[in-house]
Amino acid sequence: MKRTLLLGLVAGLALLGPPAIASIESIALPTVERAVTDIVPAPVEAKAAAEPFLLTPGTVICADKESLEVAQYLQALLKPATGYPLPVHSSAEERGGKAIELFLIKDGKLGAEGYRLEVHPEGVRIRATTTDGLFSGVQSLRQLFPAAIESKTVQTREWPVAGGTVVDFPRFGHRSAMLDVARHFFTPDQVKLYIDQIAQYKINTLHLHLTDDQGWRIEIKSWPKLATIGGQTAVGGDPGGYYTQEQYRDIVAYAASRHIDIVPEVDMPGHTNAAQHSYAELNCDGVAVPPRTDIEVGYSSLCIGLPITYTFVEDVIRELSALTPGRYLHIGGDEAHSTKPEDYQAFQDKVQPLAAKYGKEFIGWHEIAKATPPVTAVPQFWGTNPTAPEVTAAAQRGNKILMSPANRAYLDMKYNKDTPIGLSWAGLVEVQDSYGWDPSTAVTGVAENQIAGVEAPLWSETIRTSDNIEYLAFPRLPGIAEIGWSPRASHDWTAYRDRLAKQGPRLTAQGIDFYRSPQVDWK
Ligand code: TNX
Repeated sequence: MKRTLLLGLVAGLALLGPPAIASIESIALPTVERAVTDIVPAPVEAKAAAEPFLLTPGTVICADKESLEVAQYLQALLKPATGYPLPVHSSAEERGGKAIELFLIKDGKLGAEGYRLEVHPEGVRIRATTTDGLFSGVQSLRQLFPAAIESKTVQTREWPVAGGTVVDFPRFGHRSAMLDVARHFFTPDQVKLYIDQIAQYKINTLHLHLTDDQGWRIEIKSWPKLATIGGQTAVGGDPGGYYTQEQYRDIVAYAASRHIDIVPEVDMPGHTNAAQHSYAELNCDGVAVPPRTDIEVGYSSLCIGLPITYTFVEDVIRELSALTPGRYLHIGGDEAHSTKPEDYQAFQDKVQPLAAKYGKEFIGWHEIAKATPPVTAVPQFWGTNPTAPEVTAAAQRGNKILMSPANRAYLDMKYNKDTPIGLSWAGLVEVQDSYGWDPSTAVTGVAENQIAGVEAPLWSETIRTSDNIEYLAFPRLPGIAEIGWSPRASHDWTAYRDRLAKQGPRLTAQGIDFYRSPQVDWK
């Protein structure tokens, strides 16, 4: 019966003759898998229009001189699936032709990362005040294509781009993901893959947790054994590894090409077993500790009273600062359970000024707030309880807080008790839990204007592969990205859930092995 009805409908339509692409799109628009109103993270303003732009083998991309790199990135994004050449033209001014145009403009409303996007049958225009803004506009544009645009091989089909206008800018300037490469090592190519995956949701920072008890992952030329000895181990006896300085610079450059800053973390004064295994002189008794590959925390501490501790720390900070163009270093500071409180304070008093000495500001896990850091420092809240008086006090002194409440934002928490990988000390974190919070109420007494932004940390005790990364990060990471980018007023689980469902085919086409949460009606 259903079948006859359908056949009748098809026959009826056939009598009307083949419809033009534009009318198919306009008829289908409300239910089509993509519209400007479906973009994740949700834009500030989005107005869908009936008529799409049709990408053709003749489409060109025009950009002003400063924007050519973003234009080339867009070209590389669209080329594999379409097979179209999409040549990039440098143009001093907008031509208004049938093209995709990327132009820098002056527009106070957009801020440093905002953009305007217009898609209509005559062309696509993205305008922003910076190339960061244009790059964000490109990420939105990407979601207006059919999901097959994410395919790595040529798909023979038409490429209509959903029509409409978007005016968009972020709620917070700092939108970060963290990857723990210390517990398990991830190669530069694996890090680059994650960079590409997070960039599409307008994440602008990648924090690399480079050192911990189980491994030291960055070459330090003045202390070579950190990498050659400290880099050999990983959790569970798995293979270690480390980045040479050249490889690290290459990761930084790759991230920059995706408009992402790298924030390198050297964790101290705790989480230092790998360093103290590599150098006997970093131990109070002068005896190197054995390597550790279990997942205990809180047992290691640098020797606070030893002068060489500070030579070591300064050498590391100096070399890392020289390698890192971004504004921030991350100096760790968490779970220093084996460092006496007065020693922790003494350590922080000596170490914190070293960041400024080498031209950097610093982020630290929220425990650093106890040590009264300078107002430029950013304590990173990782608690599970909004009562955190030392964090509130830091905000009152003028420090901006980075929010990553573990029971919401930790991507290494299991989704449910049967999740094959992940931990559960902060709770089970389903997709709705990870989306269902607001940075401005995450810590009592820390208001919107005292918040730097949000971070989604991914600790790697239980993960070894890019598939593992993808399974835990997706689909929670897009939700954290939306919390960091989209206006607070747009926050709505039911609406988000529908938009997230439409990301499913896009993630699939990208080969991302995501968790198909039963809370989402995946298409
Ligand atoms: C706590 S959160 C840690 C890490 C662990 C993580 C596992 C924080 C600042 N420290 O050392 O890897 O839990 O979820």
